[in-house]
Amino acid sequence: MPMLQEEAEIRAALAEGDIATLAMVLVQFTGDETWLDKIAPYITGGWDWMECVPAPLRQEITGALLPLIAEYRAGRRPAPAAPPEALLKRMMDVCVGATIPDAYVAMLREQVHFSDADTAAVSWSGGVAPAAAQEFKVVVIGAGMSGICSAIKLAELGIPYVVLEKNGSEGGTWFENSYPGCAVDIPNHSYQFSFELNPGWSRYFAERNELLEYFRGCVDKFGIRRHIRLETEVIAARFDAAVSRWTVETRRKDGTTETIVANAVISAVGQLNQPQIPEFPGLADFTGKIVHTARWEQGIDIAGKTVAMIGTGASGMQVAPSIAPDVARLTIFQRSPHWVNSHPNYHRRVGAGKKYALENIPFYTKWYRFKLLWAAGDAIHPSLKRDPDWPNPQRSLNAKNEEMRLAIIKNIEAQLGDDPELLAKVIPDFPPYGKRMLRDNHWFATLKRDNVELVTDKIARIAPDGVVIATGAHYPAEVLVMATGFKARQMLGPMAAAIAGSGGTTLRDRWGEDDPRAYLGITVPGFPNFFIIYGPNTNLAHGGSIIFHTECQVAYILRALVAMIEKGAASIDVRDDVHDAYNDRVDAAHAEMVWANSTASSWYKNSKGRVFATSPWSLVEYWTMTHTFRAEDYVWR
Ligand code: N01
Repeated sequence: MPMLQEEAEIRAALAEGDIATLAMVLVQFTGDETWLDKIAPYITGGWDWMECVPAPLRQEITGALLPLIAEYRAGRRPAPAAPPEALLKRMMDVCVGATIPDAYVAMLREQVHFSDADTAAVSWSGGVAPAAAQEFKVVVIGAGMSGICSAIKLAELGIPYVVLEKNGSEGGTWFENSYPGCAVDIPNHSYQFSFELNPGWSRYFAERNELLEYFRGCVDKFGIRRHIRLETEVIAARFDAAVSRWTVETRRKDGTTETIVANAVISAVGQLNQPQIPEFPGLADFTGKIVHTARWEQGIDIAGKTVAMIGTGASGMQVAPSIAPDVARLTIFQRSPHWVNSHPNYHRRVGAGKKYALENIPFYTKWYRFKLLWAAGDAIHPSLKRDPDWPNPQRSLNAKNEEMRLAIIKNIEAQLGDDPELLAKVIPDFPPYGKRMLRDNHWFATLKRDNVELVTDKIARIAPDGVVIATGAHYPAEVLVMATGFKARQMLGPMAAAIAGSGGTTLRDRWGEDDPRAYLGITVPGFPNFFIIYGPNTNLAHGGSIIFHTECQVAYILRALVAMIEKGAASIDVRDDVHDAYNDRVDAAHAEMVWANSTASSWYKNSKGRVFATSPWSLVEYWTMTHTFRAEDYVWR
């Protein structure tokens, strides 16, 4: 690139870049810690709007960086080295305006990978795969984000595997969900694999196609495609204790069946892949079009139509504002309101300068990711825990939670304050985070549109041409959008009834209709060599990205497999007492957390009110629990 053009790009990057992040790069280039002293008073958190660095200081920092980056880009200066241990910790603290507790440092280092010492990779004790690894075979069920992660990491270790995927494409949830407005509502630069950072995200919260492209890109880049069998559904799996092998029965879309024998099975099917359509009376007689958000049909014609949307969760929040401008009329049926927060970057594209910084300024991406992992991670967790002395716990749990509640209400009032009736309908009567916190996707603005109505009465039945509520009022509809979520309570879907462990007991037998439990959310007694990713109590509802949790689980499973192969063990089966004690700890922890709150209905809870889907732990607690594979927790054969 011509020098002048490059310099212009560097200038744009410095103008747009986050100043705390740039300051860390400067400290790395120069080793001069006084920059930290200068900037520290102006950084109050990990989000970019928490940086209030005065313009002259900003200019000083970017002015000092410009020649260093220009020289680096021209090949006249090497990339800076990773900071030494003590300096790194101080930089971490200054970068997010907090004292990062020691417990977090190792986790954040591993996730950010500042230097080669920060690797998260699981490895063989002898450095190379033993011959026995070649004789081992793993079946991975599902080629979504978790299945892809498993495959990449199994390949790195040289353990043979096959991935079985029921759909005609990899991508899991990002393949299945293609409804209008579908996007991630977790900051994208943290919602990606720690080992495959994409500096080129077009938005701070990417849309579905870009995410699908990213995951498909990983499949190609890591060379795992030839191990993935698409349109191949697992219909049953059983463990044969005599030979310590799983027999996995598959059926292809064309009806052909196959049996695969494996040493271990990893379920990577997730919690949210079986759409739920409530059995409203009259539904079968509806004469219009019914479409579930997770089964959106491309080309479905809704322009100019009268549409009814049932459900106002994360999916409904994205669909309604996207279709409202095109439809004649949209009636939204809300059973209960959700808390909806706003984020200044939610609809923003990443500017060219910021992208240049992420792509070309050494360590910029790493420090930026570090800030997000901190700000969008455990920072929220303590505020979701009950203060025993706090009055009215049905409304908020503690002072911080109340502060959050009031701030969100203020934001909603700013948008709907002129419509007290509508305002009253959308403010929840349970504490913030009682069910999934949603991002304001122009939601309140949509509710105010002339062609949109929010109905909060109970749905009595579906008429052939619309929706009838308890009062008898009829709302016409030509299209019925079911934004009604997933059968999350039936963990592992229909497969659970066909996965039989030693002795023939199935997962469904063990879990009943809706009480799935596992040790660390991963292993279940009586199901040797069977591992679950995104299993019971591993959903993240306070912050962080589910990809982080997947990486924790994959690393744990790999440590287990490495231990098995190195010891020449045929099987490992988690001990009942270890499993039960863990689940007691989960329940005890949840009793203190917001998700157990009885006033909020959510897919996190089963029919008895037990929180089965969501993790009660902070990210660092779960990372610590899964970071070591404790051989003594298992019965070995
Ligand atoms: O489903 P939901 P979702 N009559 O279960 C209502 C992830 N996700 O697909 O709140 C009337 O949250 C139900 O009412 P209520 C994310 O983890 C992520 O929206 O139970 N209404 C609710 O309003 C999310 O949490 C993204 O009272 C009925 C809605 O339907 C999860 O997927 C985007 C009803 C269901 O909401 C599920 O979200 C989308 C009935 N009989 C989804 N039954 C990202 O951005 C249900 N409802 C990353």
